[in-house]
Order: sequence, then structure tokens, then C-alpha cells
Amino acid sequence: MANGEREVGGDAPAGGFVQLLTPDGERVDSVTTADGTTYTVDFTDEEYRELYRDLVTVRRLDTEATALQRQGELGIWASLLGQEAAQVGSGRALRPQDMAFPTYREHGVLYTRGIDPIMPFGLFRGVDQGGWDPNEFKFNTYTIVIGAQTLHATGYAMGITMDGKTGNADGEAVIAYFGDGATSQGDVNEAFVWSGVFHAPIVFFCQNNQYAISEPLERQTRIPLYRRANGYGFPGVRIDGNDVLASFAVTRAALDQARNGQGPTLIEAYTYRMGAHTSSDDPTRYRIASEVESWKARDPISRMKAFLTKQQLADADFFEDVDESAKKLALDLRERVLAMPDPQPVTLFDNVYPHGSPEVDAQKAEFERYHASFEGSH
Ligand SMILES: Cc1ncc(C[n+]2csc(CCOP(=O)(O)OP(=O)(O)O)c2C)c(N)n1
Ligand SMILES: [Mg+2]
Repeated sequence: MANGEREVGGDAPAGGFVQLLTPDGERVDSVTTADGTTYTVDFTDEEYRELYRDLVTVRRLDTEATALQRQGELGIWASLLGQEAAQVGSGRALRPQDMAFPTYREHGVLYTRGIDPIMPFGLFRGVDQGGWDPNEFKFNTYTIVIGAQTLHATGYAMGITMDGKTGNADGEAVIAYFGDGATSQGDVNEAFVWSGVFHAPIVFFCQNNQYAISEPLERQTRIPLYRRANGYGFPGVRIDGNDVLASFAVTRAALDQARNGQGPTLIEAYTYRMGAHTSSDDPTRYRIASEVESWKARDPISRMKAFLTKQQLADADFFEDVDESAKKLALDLRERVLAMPDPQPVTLFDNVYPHGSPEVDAQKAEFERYHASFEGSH
């Protein structure tokens, strides 16, 4: 079926998208897009169950983070609520050697890379830089500057090509995450140009959650975002971003093409930000409740649960076990966040340059003297 002809239960945007699991939990065997590519998945029963576990776990961790922020334990939180399938599906589609470049909302992808979920919490609590070793986990640090990571990812993808690490089935590939709003940034345009021209081994994964803070999608584009890719000379595919199977299938295929030397792909994951932009935002000021309600019916987790139940792949005990272990992880996370030590103010100057700098050292010394001047005073 052509991408342009597909209508799925009235929930597909005009122009259609790749969907392998309907909101009611019905499995679509395969989808063939207008360019003749057929997408499907071939999971074992256990793999289906594990995907469900991932979805529930990342949502539970996110819920805990939102609660921590509301209790004053985090300065800010950028919730992934509603975007679990886009993130878990694409994250699990990465092969171990693939490198990911996230924004600030990719907690679900981070989880699939095997990073301890505590890692970004220092950043949101304001007690450290929120870092991990990008090379160890093949997951770059969070980027707040909208769109900037698409350029970093493009440079990295061109670099691994020059290093001879691509061009075969075992090669490396790169994925860059960004939002619908980011597509209006110059950086993303430049990343598309360079990747297209240099045939870089990269997948651009755009989570179109319909908003850039308060700005709706129609303020970013007159055409569906995935069609932008045509202008840069590489394929664009739109997927149901609330379908973990479609997210896996299309990302896996695009990454494999990239590693085989067939150049970039733009994936538009059509989804919805169910929560606020961040905990500092009040979405009731710019969107109506009925819109949020209509997206609840397309929830990524309930459709997977419906599928597992209908196919008799899981029973009540399984679902209870998943909920319980997710809760345990979340409560453990909470305890560890509360126990994070406050940093000494002077550590602000650490890690500015890898090998130090006389200027920064001088500023640090002055800062220490200044703080010492308060000693003994009240
Ligand atoms: C270069 C730059 N400009 C502006 C901002 C402020 N800002 C933070 S998030 C955001 C909206 C991003 O929207 P989108 O790309 O759709 O991602 P989403 O937050 O919806 O995941 C903006 C404008 C920023 N962080 N960086
Ligand atoms: Mg957005």
C-alpha cells in the first residue's frame, strides 16, 4: 500500500504514515511505501513483551521525575509523556556500534542505550553537568540548543566515513534526534545539506510532537515535514510515532541503509506531547483539552497492552510484574536523586577546558579568595 494512500482508523494525518500496530492493538503485517520499501517486524513473543516493559518503565521514570520537580527537587523537567514509542522503538533499532545525538527530551532513548537513568538528573537538579561518556554508551550528552546536535551528528557521520567505519553491513551509523520546531532552525537546514551532499551515514529522527513550546506545527511548515527531505535529495518517511513497531522497523531499515553507504533518511515520527513542554510551561494557555483527549485514544502503551492481551502473549501476572518493577526502579531513582550531593561552588570552573587554561585558573583563584572573605562572618 502506498504511503500516500494509507488511511488507518481515521487517526492518520493526510498523506498517511507507516503504522504496524493500530491504536486498538491490531497488528498490520507490513506496509509498503510509495518508493517500494516494505516495512515489517519479526519479533519473538518475548521481544514483544520486552518492548512493552521498556515503554512502561520509561513512562514510570518520567512520571517520577515530574513528581520530583513538583516537589521542588528538580529545577526543571522536560517530560517525554506520549513519545515513549517513538523513543523506545528507534532506540532499540540502534545497533551497538551506532551513535545517537539527543535533544533534552530523549530519556527513553537514553534508557535503551543502557545508561543508568539517574545520569541526566544532576543536570535537571542543577548539581552537575548531567554528563556521561558519549563514547562508552554511544549516546552523546543532552543538547539544549535547538537543532545544534544535528550538525554535530552530521560531522560525526562524515568523520566515521572518513575513518572507513561505514559502507558494509557491520558498519556504523548515526541517528540525530530533534523536534518539529527545530526544523525551522538554520542548523538543521545545514545538517540536511551537508548530509545529503556527502551521503553521510545518518538518520534524522524528527519527533513531531505538534508543538515547539506554544507554537503549533502550522507555524513551522506548509508541507508535511518528512517531505522536506526530497529537497535535499534523500528519502523521507513518516511513521505513526505512537507505534513502537513502526518506529523500530523504519529506523532499523534507515540505519542499515546508512551503514551500507546508501546515505541519509529523514524519519518524521508523528506523535503528540501529552504533557507540558517543560515543567515551566502551562499548555492550557495555547491548546484545547479536546485535542489532548483525542490523542489519549492513540496512546502508545495501551495499544501494545491490547495487542499482547489479544494475542495471548501476556497475562495479568505479567502486566503486574512490569508495573511493580517499573515502580521499584522509579522509587530507587527518587532516593538516589534526593541523595545527590550539592557541588562546591568552585567546581564551576572545572572541566571548562580539557587541559586547563591560565585565564580560567586565575578566575577560579579570585572566586576562591572572594568566598574565603566571608569565612567567620554570618
Ligand atoms: C537555538 C535555540 N533557540 C531557542 C531555544 C528555546 N527553546 C527551547 S525548547 C524550544 C522549542 C523546541 O521545539 P521542538 O523542536 O518541537 O522540540 P520539543 O521541545 O517539542 O521536543 C525552544 C524554542 C533554544 N533552546 N535554543
Ligand atoms: Mg515539538
